Amino acid sequence: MIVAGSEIVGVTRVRPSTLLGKGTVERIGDQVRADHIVVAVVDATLTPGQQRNLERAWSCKVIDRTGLILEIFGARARTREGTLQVELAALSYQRSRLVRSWTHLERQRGGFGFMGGPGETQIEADRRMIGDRITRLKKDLAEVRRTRGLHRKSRRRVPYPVIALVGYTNAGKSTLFNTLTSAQVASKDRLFATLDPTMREMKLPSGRAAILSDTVGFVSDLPHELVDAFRATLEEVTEADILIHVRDIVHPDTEAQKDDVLEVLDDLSAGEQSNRPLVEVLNKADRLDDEGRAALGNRSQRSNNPIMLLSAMTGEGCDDLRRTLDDALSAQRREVSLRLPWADGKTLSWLYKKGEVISRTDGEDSVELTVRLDPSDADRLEQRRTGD
Ligand SMILES: Nc1nc2c(ncn2[C@@H]2O[C@H](COP(=O)(O)OP(=O)(O)OP(=O)(O)O)[C@@H](O)[C@H]2O)c(=O)[nH]1
Ligand SMILES: [Mg+2]
Repeated sequence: MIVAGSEIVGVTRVRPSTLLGKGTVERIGDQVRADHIVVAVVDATLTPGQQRNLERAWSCKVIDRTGLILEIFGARARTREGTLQVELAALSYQRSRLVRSWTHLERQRGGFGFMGGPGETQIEADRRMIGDRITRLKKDLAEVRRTRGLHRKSRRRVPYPVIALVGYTNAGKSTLFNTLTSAQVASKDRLFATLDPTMREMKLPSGRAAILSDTVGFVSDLPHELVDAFRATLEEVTEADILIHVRDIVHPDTEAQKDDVLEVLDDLSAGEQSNRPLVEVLNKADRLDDEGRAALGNRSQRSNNPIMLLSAMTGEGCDDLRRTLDDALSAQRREVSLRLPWADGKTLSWLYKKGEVISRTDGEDSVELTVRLDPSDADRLEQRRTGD
């Protein structure tokens, strides 16, 4: 697809039938015909009527913001869950538009005093059909999620902490994912190159392993029904031990993007009040000059969370990030006190290998220990001792 042109159009007074003013509609229509444009995207919410009228005026397909996001999600969905989520979101979108035009009809009807016009029954039928399909989809989704929950539990038994990459679309999450894991995952200069989370093992400097999770990019003003539909995809994020917030530091809207991401994380209760360590990565450092670097250096001292300037592309600063992740995981360690029978030499040596033994009292037939352990190892110890 080639972008033939884009422009910001001022709307001083909304024209209900087309949103845009008459002159603008005509001018864009001329351009559409001259350049043989097949799709026009309007970065706003169009009513079904506005969409139809613009399509008629321009003789090309017209989609609005939500429509475009749904198209992108649809094209990138790979897993069954992703596909179901997109379809559910698309149907909810359609239904809300039916509701809107239905209300509109109802109002007309009231005005003219007619009861039950022909439009009403058709829309009622459409609504019912969409409603039935939505119910089916929700059931399928619940089933897919249930089995995914099982998979996640078995992964949890693999005692690795999970680190999730989050951030605005095009920030460089997949590039960093590749750099940190040296894995090959589609990384393209396109929006939403990743829809479903991708997980891979990475080694940290201390020798401990972690699972890195790449996620779909955030986007500002995501319609609420889309956020709901994608909750399961983002669920991976709420379960992570550490979040890495990847930011495109050379993007003109980088500050607004940051706010958007933090807001969504708060919604998912994965934000600051969740006590989960959040490492902020200022990516694309290779595109900053000395002055830009200095400005960022000053600002980063005013934050509680670690802020790392790096380039996912050149690898600059990535070793620092690895060390920071190691430290953050160590800081999360839990103190566990326990008494072990001498016979359990296996657990004793496992504790020495995995944890940091703070105190030890040797008794007649058992040993008392206080050990600092990664949360995932502490869970594993519990499972081991309860015979799970
Ligand atoms: N100059 C520069 N470009 C980078 C860097 N990291 C990523 N990019 C580029 O930024 C674009 C987007 O990178 P991705 O890794 O696909 O971004 P993403 O965050 O995964 O995007 P979504 O999957 O859409 O959410 C690509 O063209 C990358 O080559 C960097 O450190 N420096
Ligand atoms: Mg990506």
